[in-house]
Amino acid sequence: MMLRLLHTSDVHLGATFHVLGERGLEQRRQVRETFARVIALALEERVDAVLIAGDLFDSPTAGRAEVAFAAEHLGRLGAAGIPTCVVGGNHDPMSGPGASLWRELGARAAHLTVFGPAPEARAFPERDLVVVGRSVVSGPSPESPLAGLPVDRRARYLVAVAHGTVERPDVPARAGQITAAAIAASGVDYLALGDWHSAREVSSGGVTAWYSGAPEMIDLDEPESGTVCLVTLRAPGEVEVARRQVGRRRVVRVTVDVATAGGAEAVARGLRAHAAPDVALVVTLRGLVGLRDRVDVERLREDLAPECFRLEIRDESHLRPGAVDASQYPDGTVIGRFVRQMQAAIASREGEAREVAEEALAYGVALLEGREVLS
Ligand SMILES: [Mn+2]
Repeated sequence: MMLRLLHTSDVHLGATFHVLGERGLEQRRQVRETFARVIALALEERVDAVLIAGDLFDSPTAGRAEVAFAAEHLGRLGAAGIPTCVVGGNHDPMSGPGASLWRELGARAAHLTVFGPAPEARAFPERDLVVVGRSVVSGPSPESPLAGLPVDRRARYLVAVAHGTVERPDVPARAGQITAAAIAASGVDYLALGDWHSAREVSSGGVTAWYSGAPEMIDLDEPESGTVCLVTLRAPGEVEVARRQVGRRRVVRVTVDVATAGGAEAVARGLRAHAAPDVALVVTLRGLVGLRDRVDVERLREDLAPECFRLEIRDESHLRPGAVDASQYPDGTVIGRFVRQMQAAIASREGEAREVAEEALAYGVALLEGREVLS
């Protein structure tokens, strides 16, 4: 018998999205819509089980307002006879107010398996499936979420659900992280992970393991969110994973070298190609520019913002030394005085001292104009 699972995590129901400014409330509603879409997909695909690997709720407090909604939609899985297993993550841990949130959800959605703080195995004999899981208790734990594995295989298929970080070379290792060796030794057919909001495969040894990533855009630096994993277990150890789009909003990050972009109009044109109503566009402007190529960031913002869900422009470009024309800055202003004094200083210097003064002029003008510059 073949089994199909839907794996999601990090839904973050109730998140407030301060990072999105005035669009935060819309995205909070979108997270609900996307969660409903995840449930609908599980029903359409008639999967054999749904796994939710932590951070279903953004926090225990936020969860209070979301628990009825979550229970209603999870209840649709129950009505269709689809077993659903969930663990608490670091945002909705199984302790204090989180524990009472999970108790309430469990009471409202009776078919739900909510794993406790200790590793547990739950058997679904009609699927020939055992699911092992444990919730995060609170904060960072020195113990790996995979502690307790492997367990004896008492069914054809064995899968695990956990929330935590896998060791990676670009992040300092700490106690409690999941190692590649622990994944390989876990003895499961599939490991459903949560915590990272970008989907990523972390399979090791013969064990297929994935972070499903958040189903909807949660933050601006998580490019691979917006999907769930549809997992097909053809035989023990023979597993296929397909990502399916469920999210609506996505982040597009663009870096523009203003010095070579061909002027402000060309910069605007190039960025407009990335703009769309469901895109959070994060733009970084770089480069050393002359006055004529400078981009008026406020104007660019006014032009592009209506075409995006959210627009963020980080101006890290700065003036090329020698690019400052004193006639642009009236003598009676602070910036005009600064430009004239610096130009006099430049004229009286040679070599490295002159370069330093030129750079000081460029940075100073940028700062006096209220721009952020690279240091
Ligand atoms: Mn999360």
